[in-house]
Amino acid sequence: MSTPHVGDFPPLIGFREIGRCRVVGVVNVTPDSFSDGGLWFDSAAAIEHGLALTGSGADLVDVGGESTRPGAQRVDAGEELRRVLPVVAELAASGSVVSIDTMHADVARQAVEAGATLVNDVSGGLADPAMVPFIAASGVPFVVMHWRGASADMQARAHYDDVVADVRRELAQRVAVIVDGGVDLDQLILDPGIGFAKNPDADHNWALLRHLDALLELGRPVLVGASRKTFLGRLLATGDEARPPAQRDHASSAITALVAAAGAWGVRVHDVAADVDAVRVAARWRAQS
Ligand code: PMM
Repeated sequence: MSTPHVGDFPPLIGFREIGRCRVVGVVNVTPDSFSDGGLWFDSAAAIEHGLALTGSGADLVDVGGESTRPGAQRVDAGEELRRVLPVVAELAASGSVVSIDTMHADVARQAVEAGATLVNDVSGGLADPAMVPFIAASGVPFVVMHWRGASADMQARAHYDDVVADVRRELAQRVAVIVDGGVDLDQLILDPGIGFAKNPDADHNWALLRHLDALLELGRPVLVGASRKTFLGRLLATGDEARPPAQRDHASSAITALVAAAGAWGVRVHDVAADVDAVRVAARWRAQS
């Protein structure tokens, strides 16, 4: 099967085709995310940041209240709701298209009631058995990320025979279970889970990005979240010292251009303005014969 081209992304409920990769801006309402921990922990600051990302051209803003960095501990649904709900409600009311980044079905439900359009669950419904029934009943689009267990010890599960084939197979199995649970296939977006149970010193992340076509062949839109992640810090290291997260944006935009040119449906990024330009370059690139 050949790689899909602009205009032939598979159908996704609730989203019209715009002929290019979508830019999803990250709003972490957390004290401890690896990339921007604490910067937007206050609701007002998070709202202002989300509005600024929309103003910079983000097609969606992804609001999350639980850090999933390697080693992170879980946050309970009550605390997560306290963090994200005012931010989701205000951004949606202001006209931003909001996605909710959560593993809790109750947080997803209340965020959708408050105006979120899409649910982004890094566990693909594995962390909370109530998630798939909620997604089936609500009909909202749902991001299914490749996940091998909670962030606290996920890096111990970064073992693959063939990372591309293994991730593709595990995602396909997950899709089958989710559809069996009553979710429409047209609701699903797939995500290789860059940095999640992937070893930044092995080829795992690079191989998945380089072979995005293997995931696209599953026939669903693909979202990529590579922005500022550790494997880029290692690539750009000076000696043994990894480049800090906030100085990985140029490399992140380079990844955006490459995966958008390869046919990604969306990129989840921090530096929205640069990535909006990158996806426009990629769309023009793909349109060229
Ligand atoms: N990465 C993070 C959080 N949520 N969601 C999806 N779908 N894909 C990702 O790769 C992803 C995610 C962690 O990154 P952050 O700390 O910058 O939010």
